[in-house]
Amino acid sequence: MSNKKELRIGLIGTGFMARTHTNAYKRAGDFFPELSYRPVLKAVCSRNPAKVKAFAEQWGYESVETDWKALIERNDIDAIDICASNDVHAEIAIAAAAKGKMILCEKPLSRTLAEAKQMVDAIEESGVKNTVWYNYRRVPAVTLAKQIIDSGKLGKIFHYRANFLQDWTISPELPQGGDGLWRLDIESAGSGVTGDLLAHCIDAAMWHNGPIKDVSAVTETFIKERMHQGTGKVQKVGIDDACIFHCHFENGSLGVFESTRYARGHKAEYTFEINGEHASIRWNLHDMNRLEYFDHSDDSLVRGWRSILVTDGDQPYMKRWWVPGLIIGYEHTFVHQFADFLESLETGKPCSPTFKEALQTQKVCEAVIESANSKSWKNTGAEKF
Ligand code: SOE
Repeated sequence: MSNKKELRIGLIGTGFMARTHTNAYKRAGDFFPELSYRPVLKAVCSRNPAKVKAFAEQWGYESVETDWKALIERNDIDAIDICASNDVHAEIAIAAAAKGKMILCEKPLSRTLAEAKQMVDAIEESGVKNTVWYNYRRVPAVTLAKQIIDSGKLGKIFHYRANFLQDWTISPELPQGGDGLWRLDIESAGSGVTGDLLAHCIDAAMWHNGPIKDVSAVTETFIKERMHQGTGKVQKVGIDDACIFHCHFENGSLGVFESTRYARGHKAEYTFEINGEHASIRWNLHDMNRLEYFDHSDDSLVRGWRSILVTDGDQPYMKRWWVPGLIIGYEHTFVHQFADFLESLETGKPCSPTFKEALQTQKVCEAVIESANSKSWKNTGAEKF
């Protein structure tokens, strides 16, 4: 019998993210055995009774709910995990905070900046523990990039560039609305690639390189109308299918960011590169265990890009897994974040990114959309994490 404290989870949603998070709940204790909390899969909630029952059976949740309001009323739930579409994040989080539940919210925090501010107010008023699942920060190579930058090895930073390219929405036959495809419906998603993909790049960029001060953006909607699965009618598409922006960071460096779901051949190609005075770093999600590093202070005879396979025990998170040289995957990033969340319950420290940090990313996303709509530069008002 375990003498660990229970953390009773109430999960909202049964899609792709619900699976990644549940996998993290199931694995964290095995690989972070020192943690004094033990997650219990208490309940899963979705409006579709058949789906939620099947999900509970497959993944081992003890019970089901079909109304999130009933879930947050329950006294046997400690933490609410929001994996539903973006349009319900704010309402659920605000209500859950009022009930004193901890909240783990899938990214982006919300559809709009106004919603994000209300969510942060609710969290601050109730004082509940919170985190937002910007999982790519917990790729060991991405965390290592942060450590290298913070060590000062790069010197003054000049450039930060990031891309997030996909190709899954090119067909005009793809409908908007409904399971997974709510990402194409402006009402449910709030924005297109800006909130869904660039938000990851912005979160990591500001974590690595400090606040983005101002932005100038262009967006495009390539397919102007799609069948809506909710109404059954062909409706205008309101999301940005592609977005490119450039920016100034507060530290004086320049940034350039691009995202699209129309880059044929690119499935989830998230890349970033940082150029400093002394050294540069680059990374690609398609080869996520590697960090490339160029150091100008190397002997010129051997100077060149190093390809670091980030699997060594003294590199971030890797002592938890196998032996040096053996790689890990996408799902481990969620295990890491959840383990860090459990640790934060013990230490009392926040689990980054908190709602307040995710609010800074939301400020940049909103400025990007406003800039594209008004064809002008916009200040973001983002503050340091
Ligand atoms: C969209 O295709 C998506 O699944 C995003 O919603 C995730 O946040 C991203 O990590 C992968 O792509």
